[in-house]
Amino acid sequence: MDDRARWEPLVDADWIRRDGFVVVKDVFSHDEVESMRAALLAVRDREHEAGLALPFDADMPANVRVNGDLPGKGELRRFDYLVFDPRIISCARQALGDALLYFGDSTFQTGEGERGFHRDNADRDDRSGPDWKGDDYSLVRIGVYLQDHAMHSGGLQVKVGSHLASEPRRTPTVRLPCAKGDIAIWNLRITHSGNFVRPRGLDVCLPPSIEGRIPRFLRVPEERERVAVFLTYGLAGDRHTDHYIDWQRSRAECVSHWEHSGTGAYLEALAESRGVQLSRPIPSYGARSRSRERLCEVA
Ligand SMILES: O=C(O)CCC(=O)C(=O)O
Repeated sequence: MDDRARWEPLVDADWIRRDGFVVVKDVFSHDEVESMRAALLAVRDREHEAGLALPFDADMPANVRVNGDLPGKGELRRFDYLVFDPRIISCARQALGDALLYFGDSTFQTGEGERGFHRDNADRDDRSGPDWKGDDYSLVRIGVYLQDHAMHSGGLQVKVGSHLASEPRRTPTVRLPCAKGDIAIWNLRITHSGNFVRPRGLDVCLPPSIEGRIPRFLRVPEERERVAVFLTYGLAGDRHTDHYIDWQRSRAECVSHWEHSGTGAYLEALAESRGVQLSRPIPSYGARSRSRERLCEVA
């Protein structure tokens, strides 16, 4: 058994149910963070040069977003594509339950990106939609920020408890104190905004519309170029997860993401060995992935 499987981070599932998020400390060593950063930056450079990265946002020129999931990037195999890392899987299982489902929703991005409060669930704009029936909601996103945001700018802020109600409520906003090696887990219904700005000398959370207007010299800078990984898990046979996948099927960018995602016997065996069920939501899943043949070959 390798060392990664021996160590199980403890996740406070009650905290997630109550507040909608949690930070799990020291999941990865600093050396691992450095290796992951190097590998992800290499993938970013390769895809960027090959014209495969997603189009730039004119407002955020430093931000590069890749297309397709992490298991479609061959360079990430030694990290179990993060999606299947035993510690991440253990955290997701503690947050959600045993019937963990991965349906191709993982990605990463580099550089300062968009900010703005939003929710990630399907019925984010439909207060009477099925997402809002009942308190239990079976989808979480895991953020692996590969630099410090406990002291620096660039991390995630959330509205505490906002996952429990579809209408906006007066709830405190907090910045997640993710240090190097920590991960954050949040309910897809929670209201959140990435790339927070810490104003120099003031310990307050500011609305994203103001954060973007703070002059650079008044901001605590980012530690270094931001590399952020996002992994989504649901539950097999669960109505919320099924609804979310159905909603994604109707979105062109999700279809393109799935077509560029990883497939193959190697991945299927890896998922099975980690007790994760796989869903391939469209018939053309993986059809445009450049890693597809290589992944099948190594299997
Ligand atoms: O950029 C971030 O830190 C958060 C990303 C985000 O808002 C999302 O995954 O929905």
